[in-house]
Amino acid sequence: MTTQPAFLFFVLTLSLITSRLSTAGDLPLNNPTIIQLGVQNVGTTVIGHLEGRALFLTQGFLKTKAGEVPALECRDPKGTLVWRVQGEKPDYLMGEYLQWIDPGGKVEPMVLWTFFPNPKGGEGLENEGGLYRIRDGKLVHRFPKASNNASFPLDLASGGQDLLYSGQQFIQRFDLEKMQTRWEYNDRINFCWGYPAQVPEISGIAWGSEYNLPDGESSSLVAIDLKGNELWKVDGIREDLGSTPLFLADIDSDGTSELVKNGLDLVGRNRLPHNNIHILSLSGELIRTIPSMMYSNGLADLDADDHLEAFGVVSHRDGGTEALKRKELRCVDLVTGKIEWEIPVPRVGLPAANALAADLDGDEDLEVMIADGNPVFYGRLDGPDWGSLYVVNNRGVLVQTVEFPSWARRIAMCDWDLDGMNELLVQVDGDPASLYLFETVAPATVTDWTLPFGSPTHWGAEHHEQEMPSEE
Ligand SMILES: [Ca+2]
Ligand SMILES: [Ca+2]
Ligand SMILES: [Ca+2]
Ligand SMILES: [Ca+2]
Repeated sequence: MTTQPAFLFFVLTLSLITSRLSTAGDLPLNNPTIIQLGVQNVGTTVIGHLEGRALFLTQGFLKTKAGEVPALECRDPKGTLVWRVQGEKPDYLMGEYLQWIDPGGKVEPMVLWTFFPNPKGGEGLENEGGLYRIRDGKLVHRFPKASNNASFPLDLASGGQDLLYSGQQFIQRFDLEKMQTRWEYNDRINFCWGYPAQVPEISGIAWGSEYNLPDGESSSLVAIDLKGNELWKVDGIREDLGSTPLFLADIDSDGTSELVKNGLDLVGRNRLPHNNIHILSLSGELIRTIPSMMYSNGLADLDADDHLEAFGVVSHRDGGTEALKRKELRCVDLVTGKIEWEIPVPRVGLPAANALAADLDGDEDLEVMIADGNPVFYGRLDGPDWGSLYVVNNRGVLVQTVEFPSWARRIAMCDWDLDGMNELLVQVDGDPASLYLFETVAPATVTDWTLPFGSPTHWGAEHHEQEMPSEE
């Protein structure tokens, strides 16, 4: 953490101010810089630094004379377009995932981008993907099979990185120097918005699938090693385990990580009263199941009691029948299962990857940020466009609501202007979308946000540097 005198003075000043949060001027998020993007239906955000400047990458679709084509764009901190690549075929829309990949050595930093056909009009077309050089957007490698799933760089004990590349029904380990697949694993995989994670403690990779078992109602959690051999599997959980991140986190501060997976009752498939957060040991033992009612959630120890909390907003689509009775932000202790707070909100939409925690105002207490809204495309709800960002303090008090004209999503923190403090980035959809940048005094301990959840283990919630041992 930064301890420069100017910073400490700022922290002190802010502590005095935030102790009596009362007027608009005291709110943690103010006067955003708004950058106009070129694409619509934005997905994941990745940010990294190349040759001393931050670069922001996003993707979606672009309206052209030929129709709507998928496009990937790279912008500098002023919002100026550095480069853009776009698909050639109309009827493709967009993907979701971007990953900033910097394996080091002879390989230049690249971004992985995948995109898929429009369900109406793109029948018969394959999902495609590619690795593009971040410097100039040049295509380095094309993947003939792709999906709308999270892939991520695998940190190797030997240094460097391979790519963990996931399709709809496979996981591959891909050599980024030779640009070839080392192995493919394809048992118990059914991904759509799937989020595998690297688990350094078991030298492996773990994931949950989406209703992959023959009954069509239940799912598996699986771990394999870095050679593609199965380590363990858990079958028969009657929820969609494929559409949310698998978090690796030490929920009880005993020095050993657990696996945390928020299941979904996807579009009410099993008519469950509520979906659940499943907590597993690293050997695949199911330790605890806690009612969730949330879609995606962030994880952090908000009240500094050495227990992690999960927080997010209720999902009417996937949170089960009890969730339909509620419009609220929620926070649950993952060790005791106790609800820490419930905060009513005027409306709920479809939050996707939209919760994180950081010390926004520098008073050394974490704030929670949860974004929500009406999607523009997949998951669109009846009614107008809207987007909201809620800021909740670590005592469960809603301290600020920021309204946006459209779906607010994929929030991330990064030191955009390299002043040692993180900016909060909020993508707000539209025709085309915008990027909102809020200055904060959260110390930038991690300068890059290279993956949708900030790290290969999707630890984007409490945004700080983690020890990430890795072995091959
Ligand atoms: Ca633990
Ligand atoms: Ca706690
Ligand atoms: Ca704070
Ligand atoms: Ca900054």
